[in-house]
Parts: sequence; structure tokens; C-alpha cells
Amino acid sequence: MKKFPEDFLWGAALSGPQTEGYALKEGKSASTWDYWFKENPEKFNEGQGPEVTSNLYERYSEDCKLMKAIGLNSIRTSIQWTRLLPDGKIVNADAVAFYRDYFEKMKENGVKPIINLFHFDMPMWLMEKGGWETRESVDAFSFYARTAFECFGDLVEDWTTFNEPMVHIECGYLQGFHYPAIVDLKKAVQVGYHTLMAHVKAVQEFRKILPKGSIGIILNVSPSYSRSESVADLKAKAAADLLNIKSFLDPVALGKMNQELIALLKEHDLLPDALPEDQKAIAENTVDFIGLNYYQPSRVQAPEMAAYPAKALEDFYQPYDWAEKKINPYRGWEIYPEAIYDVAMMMKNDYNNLPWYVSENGMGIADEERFIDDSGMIQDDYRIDFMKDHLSYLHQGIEEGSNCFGYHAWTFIDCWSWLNGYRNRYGFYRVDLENDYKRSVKKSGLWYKKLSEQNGYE
Ligand code: BGP
Repeated sequence: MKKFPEDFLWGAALSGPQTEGYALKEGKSASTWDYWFKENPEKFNEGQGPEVTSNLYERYSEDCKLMKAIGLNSIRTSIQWTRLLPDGKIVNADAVAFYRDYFEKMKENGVKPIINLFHFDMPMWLMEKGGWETRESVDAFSFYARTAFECFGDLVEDWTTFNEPMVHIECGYLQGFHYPAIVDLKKAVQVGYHTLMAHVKAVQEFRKILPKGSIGIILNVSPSYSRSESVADLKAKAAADLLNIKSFLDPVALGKMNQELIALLKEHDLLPDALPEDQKAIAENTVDFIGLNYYQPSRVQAPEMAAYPAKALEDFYQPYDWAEKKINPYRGWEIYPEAIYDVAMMMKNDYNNLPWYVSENGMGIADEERFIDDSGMIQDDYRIDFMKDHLSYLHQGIEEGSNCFGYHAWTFIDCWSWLNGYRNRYGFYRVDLENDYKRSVKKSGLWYKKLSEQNGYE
């Protein structure tokens, strides 16, 4: 039996915009997602938008019981900024009532809430002023964070500021996938810096309002592995890790910007505008813990042709197709559980063994109904195997001293996912869109219950 440390968190992650529904109801204003879907529904898989998602806004009482039924002792979800503060200033009483009751119901069912503040859902009113490109966004976020701590701090002890900040930077400003869908490296760096400062200011507010609570941030890690040991490939790998991992992890965990990153940005004339007092604020507001979302590694090689100074990410490093890679054919992502061990060792050796947890890990499958058996249950053995493989490398990392306190699967119930709509399903519960959003447990949900009860697996 592979046993995990006492009080290990066995849970799942979800997000407000992907599960709540009630998109523009009960006082909620538009996020960039609501806006973009209205303007360009054809960009979204099968024209599926965020209006209903998993319909959790109506069903959370039942859903909190379902969390308990599969042994979840913790859940991370997010508050929607546009629901709590529709115009950025005045608190929406309906939102407070909804979230308070939702968090209370979780606790009644023995589920610890870990509450996140931003999961890709920029309010449209702020986006119209330039969003994260402007310094104003730092103050706006800090006000929102303070409001959330004041409204829910008596119920929630554990908080996180952002989910995967690299995604709104990369997808929004480098790859053109998410709104505002532009490609501008200089702007991307500025957006990243303001996001970092918004995080820092939120932590500063947190220490004043909830001095006994704990606060962290959720980062996506795709550790990079270089094609070869050549100087050029290793340089590409180093750039990928600086830009994608150390850019946030160093300041939030160690209280200082990574100096190699600063040198790289300077060399390419990409240094962001900063205020003189920012360094002190970064140094004084490190986190209590880190959440790391891990799905797949990145395989990198030196660019064949690169603009200098760099104009795009590809000028620093490029992906390469590793011949031996195993792929999840439904999502196209590489499956490489070994990387979880490397992540565990990175936290131990490079980040003072700061407490951390796996805050997302999971397997997305298209057309999952194919796996329904005669009893009506999805037999998702592939998901169980995927998680076991990852847990085995996590276990090894913990045995070797990495300070990991939990594992959260993505996700609790099938949900809507950004441009992919409902295509890839990740949940422990199936949501039947054709049948009044009926929930039914998958085989993996029953397996997870046992895992949580035994605090380990055979
Ligand atoms: C993470 C996000 C989640 C979720 C997950 C699965 O990056 O934090 O919001 O969507 O990825 O990705 P996808 O739904 O695109 O398959």
C-alpha cells in the first residue's frame, strides 16, 4: 500500500466560470468570456458558451453532498469577480448569499474550501480600460481581494489569488487564443508584471484582514526537457523555465525576481514598467503555500531561426516532437507522470521545501459516453490508471522529503471549458446535458473514495 502523509488533502479543483452557470443573472456582469461568446460564438466548440456550464448555481446543495460521497475532503473553486463586484465597486448581496451558503454547505459535508480569486475571468468593465495592461488593474484587483476576504474570511481559511496566470498572459497576449487575442510580447510581459503585483497587493491585504489564514497561488508547471544536451538546446530549456516557471514562482515563493530572467528581458528590451516600491512589496509578501497544476511536460529545442531581439516566445525556444512520447489521443496532451517527481524535487531543492500541493491533474476525454456499461456507469479505467501513475511519482517525491500536502484532481464534475466547451470531460461525475444536467458517478469517483478513505492505494 502506498500511504500518503497524515491529513493529506484528497480533493478536486473547479472554477466559478466553468461550473456555476447563471452567467449574466442575479446581478453578475460580463467577464471577457461572456462578452466574447456573445460577440463571436463561432469561436467556441459547437457554439457552447458559459451560460449554464454545470448549473452549480442552482444545484450546489446537492453537489456538496456528492463531493462527500466520493471522499473529497477539500475543494478548490473560484469566486467570480463579476458576480461579487459587478461594477468593481458595489458588493452584490445575491453573490454574497450564494457563496456563503455554498461554502457553508461544503463545510457541513466535511469538505474544506480553498477559495481562489481569479480563474481567467477578467471583468469586461476593466478590460475596456486595458485590463492587466494598466496599473489600475492592480488596485482594482486588490480592492476585489479585500472585499472577498471581508465577506467570506469567517468561513474560509485557505485562499489563493490566481489560477495559472501564465494562461491569460500566453493565451491572451502571445497565442491569440483567449480574449483580447493579440500577439505582442512586450504587452505580454507588462500584463504578467501587473498580474504579479496584483497578487502581491492581494497578499498584503490578506495579512491585514486574515492574519491567521493562509494564502497561496496556483501556477501551471510544464517542466521542460530539452531535445539534446547541446549548448543551444540547453539555453532554450533554461529560457522556457525562466519564462514559464521562475517568472512567478521566484517572486511569490522567494520574495525576489529571478535575476537571470531580468537579464534576459533586458537583453531583449522587454523590461516592464515598474514602481520603485514594488521590490519591497514583493519581498514582504511571499505566500504560505503553492498549488501546482500539472498536466503535461514541455519538450523544447533551440529555435532554428530566431528574431533578435525576440518578438515571440518561439524566438526563445520551440517545441519538438519527442518520438517516444505517449499521448492522450482525446486531448492531444503528452502523458508523462515522471515529471511530478521532478516538480516535487524542484520544490524541495530550489524553493526551500515550501508547502505545496498538486492543485490540478487529470485526463480529458472526448465522447466519454462510449465507455458507459450496461449499468449506466462510465468505466473510466484510463483515468484511474492516469491518476495512479501520477500519484506513484508524487509518492516517491514525498518519500524523498518533498513537502507536498495534497492532491486535487481536475475535476469534480464534468464542466464547460473555455473554447473547448463540453468536448473534453474530466469529472468524477458525468453531467448529462441532454437530461437536465443529471449527475452520475463514474468508476473513477468510486475509486477516489477508496483512495481518500485509505489515504493511499495498493
Ligand atoms: C487548466 C485550467 C482549467 C481546465 C483544465 C483542463 O489549465 O486551470 O480551467 O480547463 O486546464 O483544460 P481543458 O479544459 O482545456 O482541457
